[in-house]
Amino acid sequence: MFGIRYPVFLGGMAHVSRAPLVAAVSEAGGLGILASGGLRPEELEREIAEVRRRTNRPFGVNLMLMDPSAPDHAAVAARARVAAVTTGAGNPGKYMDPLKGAGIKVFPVIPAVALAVRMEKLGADGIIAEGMEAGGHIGTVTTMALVPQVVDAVRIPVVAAGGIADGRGMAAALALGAEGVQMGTRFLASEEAPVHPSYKQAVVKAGDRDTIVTGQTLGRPVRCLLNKLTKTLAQYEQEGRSPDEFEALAVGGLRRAVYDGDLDTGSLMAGQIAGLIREVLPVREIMERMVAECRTLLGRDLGF
Ligand code: TUI
Repeated sequence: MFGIRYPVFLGGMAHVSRAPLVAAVSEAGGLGILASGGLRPEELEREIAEVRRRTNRPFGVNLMLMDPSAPDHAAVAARARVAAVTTGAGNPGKYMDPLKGAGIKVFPVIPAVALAVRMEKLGADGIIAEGMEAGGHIGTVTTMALVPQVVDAVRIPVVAAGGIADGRGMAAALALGAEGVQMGTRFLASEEAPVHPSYKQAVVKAGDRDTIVTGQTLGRPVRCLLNKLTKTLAQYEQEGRSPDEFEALAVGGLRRAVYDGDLDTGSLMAGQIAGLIREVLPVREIMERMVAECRTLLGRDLGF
């Protein structure tokens, strides 16, 4: 579908999946996905130009549908005729026709079977099925349970996301019927990610139980590394404090994590697989190690 060497997508992480990381993933044989969340439309345009300056390979744009600028981001992506658009945190229905009309493949990220079926009916070209072990905004079903159920419910290709960081995870996803994988946390802890070193080191240091989901009571569950901010947010929820009080602490948290490396008041979004990540590596090494391990494990011709 994309002419890429390996079926590996970069998760469209706001402020993280920017030009240097996107180009590195596409250059390494995967599909880089540029995050539009938090960008002004003209900034997204510049980022697309910067990716194209760095690589001739295909890449995509992620639309964060809760972003007030999402309609403008969609228009920019359509005009730029990027290879793919992935969407998250909402229903991309109204963007489907304009994007497909521009020749763009649309892959909604979904956390549940019913949504996947709806997206296929709306004309999605593929589905990214994301389990609740993922970082950031999540649903309630695990990757292990979600992926085979989505695979059985739709006819379009399924990409597995959430809890994957090496060749074992990739092999497991393919065994569940996925055609490929999407990874966020693993690529955040890469040399090319334009992320404060303290945030990367926090991922490297994290163990299996070092993430927490906050915002559930507000209907907006988000998984982050445990720190002073997320412990306080969890306490606020237990005490039944107002959404305004919660928001006052959370607002700007991702920027504080990514740009300032603020480990206390930053929102260090990361998946549960952070516990598996032991070092910051170059993107090419992450990719080559993973694909080699996956091939060895499955021991059959995978077509890549
Ligand atoms: O979107 C993500 N992960 C994200 S978005 C994000 S930015 C953010 N920051 C602070 C608070 C909230 C968000 C950080 N991480 N992953 C894909 C994803 N999409 N997970 C869940 C969904 C989803 C949820 C509901 C997709 C569709 C959906 O549809 C609802 C409906 O019925 O329309």
